[in-house]
Amino acid sequence: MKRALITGVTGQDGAYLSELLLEKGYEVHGMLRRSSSADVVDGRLRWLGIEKRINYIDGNLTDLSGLIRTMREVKPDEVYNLAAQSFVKSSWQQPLLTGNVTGLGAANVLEAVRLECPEARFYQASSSEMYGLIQEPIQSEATPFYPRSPYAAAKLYAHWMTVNYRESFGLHASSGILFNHESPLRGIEFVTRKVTDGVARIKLGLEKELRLGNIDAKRDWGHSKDYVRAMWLMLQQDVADDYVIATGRTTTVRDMCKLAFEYVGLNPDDHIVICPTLFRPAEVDLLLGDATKARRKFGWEAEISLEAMIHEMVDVDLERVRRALK
Ligand code: NDP
Ligand code: GDR
Repeated sequence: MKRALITGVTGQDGAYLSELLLEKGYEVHGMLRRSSSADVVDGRLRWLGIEKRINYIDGNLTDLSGLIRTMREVKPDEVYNLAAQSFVKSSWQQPLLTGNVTGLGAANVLEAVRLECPEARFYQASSSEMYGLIQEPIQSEATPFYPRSPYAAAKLYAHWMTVNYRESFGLHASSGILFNHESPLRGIEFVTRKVTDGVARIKLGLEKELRLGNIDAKRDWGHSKDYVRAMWLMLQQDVADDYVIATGRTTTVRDMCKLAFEYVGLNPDDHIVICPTLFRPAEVDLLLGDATKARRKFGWEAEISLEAMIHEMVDVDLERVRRALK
């Protein structure tokens, strides 16, 4: 039985990746940071019905000694570093925390792997945000980076540390440059989930408006379920490498909203209010990924369309809001 260690197990991707690895017969260990509320595990993992099948280890990405002990105890075959301060907008308010967790935290995990389990395969959750100010209209592994937020700068450091640990120490360390991916388990602060939750509330008569920032931004949106499959596939390759994971289709926030509102028979123009405080100090205007390398190397392709995903998210949010009303 293979053993996997997932940091960020309580997040969107951590939950779907745990589900996938359990289906594949893995023993799954998940790192849990201490919280005063006991319901972290009861959130996404419970929603998937897998909360009791995971072995939890207390830990924090900023605590190297704890990470070293964890690697020594778990002796993982595969390490997925998904933990991060992952909300771009917050990274301007908390630039140093973001640097510590999202940047240096990844270096801590790499160091712990190098010291305690150098044979383990390592996955780093890199991000299309690293492309930032767009240099090329379609972004591939060869496109230069130009980070536009403290989050993106921290991810870029983590990305290059992953490449360096592979080249310097021979670690089987891969970096997945994943474009935006969503699901009903997406955090409510991210725009897709904010929209599907807002649509559900408006449809059920609880609210009238949905306040948004820059709805002209374009994103290449896929489904988390498809994207965690790519993470696993990367670690099954004989040689570690870096891969773009994307759908190859870009959509404005405005058109994504249209999909969600029209699905329940509403007109977005009647409800969306543009709010200047929701704009960011610097924006990433366009993301559109070319995942040809992943398709050629291990046959990965996105299977779930944006329409199907947004409809699923609206359905789940309608159900959640109805349940909360009972
Ligand atoms: P989430 O924000 O849903 O999950 C983040 C996870 O990190 C949570 O489990 C959180 O724990 C944990 N975490 C935060 N800080 C620490 C810390 N100091 N120590 C230990 N754990 C911590 O992110 P996603 O699941 O959406 O994304 C997974 C990873 O992929 C992230 O690194 C993200 O930056 C990256 N990424 C995501 C993309 C996307 O579109 N979703 C695209 C590209 C990259 P807690 O539950 O306690 O808050
Ligand atoms: P992003 O995702 O910053 O791309 O990072 P987010 O959903 O937060 O923003 C996407 C785009 O929508 C615009 N936008 C708004 N965003 C939010 N959150 N709230 C709003 O009200 C709003 N109005 C407009 C934003 O300006 C932006 O252009 C996500 C995260 O998961 C990162 O961790 C990950 O690395 C990248 O995707 C790839």
